[in-house]
Amino acid sequence: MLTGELALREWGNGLTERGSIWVLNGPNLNLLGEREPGIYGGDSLADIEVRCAETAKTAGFALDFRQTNHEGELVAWIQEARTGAAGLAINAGAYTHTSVAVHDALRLLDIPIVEVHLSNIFAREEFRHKSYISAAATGVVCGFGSHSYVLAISALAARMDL
Ligand code: CA2
Repeated sequence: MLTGELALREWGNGLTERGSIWVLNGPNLNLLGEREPGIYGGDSLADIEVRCAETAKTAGFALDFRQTNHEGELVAWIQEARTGAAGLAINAGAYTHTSVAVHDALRLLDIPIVEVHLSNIFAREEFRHKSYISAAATGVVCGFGSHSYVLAISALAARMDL
């Protein structure tokens, strides 16, 4: 059977055979597309979710895509990912630069993790150069706008092929 056929086969319960990729988004990302398109691009978070769903499905995964403005909720979802996710992509928004709690939660996971950013945080203000996510992540994708998410999901799928 061709890999593509295999990847698209579903069990009939909504789950694909390779499990679920989770994409978690932090504060203010719900407002994407409304302001600062020069930094973050013109896509809304709903647009990005559609692209992520297509990418995940092509690779044979289901997608769970969420956004919260609350640090504790983000931590709770990361804990939940321990049992529900095959791989995790996270754009923690501003918590990237502040949250030891998110860092500690990510360290509890045994699955591949990709840190995602729309903008190139290293080409921006100094305070964005520090990330509490990177040390707990398998890898980092930043600077490609909404395509960063597509790259992150592709990287997770490739990692799980190893
Ligand atoms: O580049 C990224 O993806 C960021 O994670 C976005 C965060 C920022 O704090 C990080 O340094 C880099 C901010 C998201 C703010 O979202 C907005 C939504 C609509 C309009 C303006 C900003």
